[in-house]
Amino acid sequence: MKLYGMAQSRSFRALWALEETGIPYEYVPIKLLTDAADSASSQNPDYLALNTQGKVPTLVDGDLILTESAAIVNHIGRRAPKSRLVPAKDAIECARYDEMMFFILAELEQPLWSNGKHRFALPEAQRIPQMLETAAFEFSKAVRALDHLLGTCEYAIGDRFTMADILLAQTFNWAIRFKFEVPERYVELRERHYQRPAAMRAMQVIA
Ligand SMILES: N[C@@H](CCC(=O)N[C@@H](CS)C(=O)NCC(=O)O)C(=O)O
Repeated sequence: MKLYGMAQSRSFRALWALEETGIPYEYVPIKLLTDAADSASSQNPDYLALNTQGKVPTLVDGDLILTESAAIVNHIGRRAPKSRLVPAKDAIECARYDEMMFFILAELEQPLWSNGKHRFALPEAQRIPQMLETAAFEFSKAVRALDHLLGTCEYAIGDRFTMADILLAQTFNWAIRFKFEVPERYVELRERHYQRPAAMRAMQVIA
C-alpha cells in the first residue's frame, strides 16, 4: 500500500493504522501551499489525479484509491482481519463501532475543523470570527455526548483497542493542539494510546 500524507493532519490516523497491522507500506510526504510544479505539492496534477481536492491522506492499494481517513483506517483493518481492529463478526459490536466512528467524524471532529477553517483554511473573505466561539460550544457539547457513549469504558467500544480508538485519540490530540478545553479523562486517553508502540513508530515516520 502507498500512503500520501503530511504531519499534523488526519494522515496520522492512517499511518498509525498501518503500523498497528504490520502491513508493509510506502509513505509519501505531501506538502500543502507549495508550488504546484513541486512533485510533492498537494496541487501537483499527479496528486490531484489521486485526490481531486488536493487533501491528505490518500491511500492507494492496487487499483483502489481512498481519500477519506475513516474509510482508509477501516480498509487497512479489513486487510488485516486477524488484528480485529475493525469489528466484523458480531452485529452489536459492529453497530457500536459504526456509531462511534460516525460520532467522531460528525460531532467531535467538526467543531475542530470549523475552528481551523475559520482561522486559516478558508479564503479570508469566507471566514467568520464568531465561528470560533460556536465551535468551542459545540465541542464541549460533543464531549458531554461522548461521556455518555463511553460510560466508564476504557476503549472506544468494548474491551479492546480498535481503529475507533485511533480516531478518538488523534481527534483529542488535535483538540489539545488547537487549545480547546479537553477534560483530563481525554488528555489521559490520548496519552495512553499515543504511547502504543505502533503510534510511536508512526510518529517517527510522519515527523
Ligand atoms: N474528510 C477528510 C478530510 C481531509 C482533510 O481535510 N485533510 C486536511 C488535512 S487534515 C487537508 O488536506 N487540508 C488541506 C486543504 O483543505 O486544502 C478525511 O477525513 O480524510
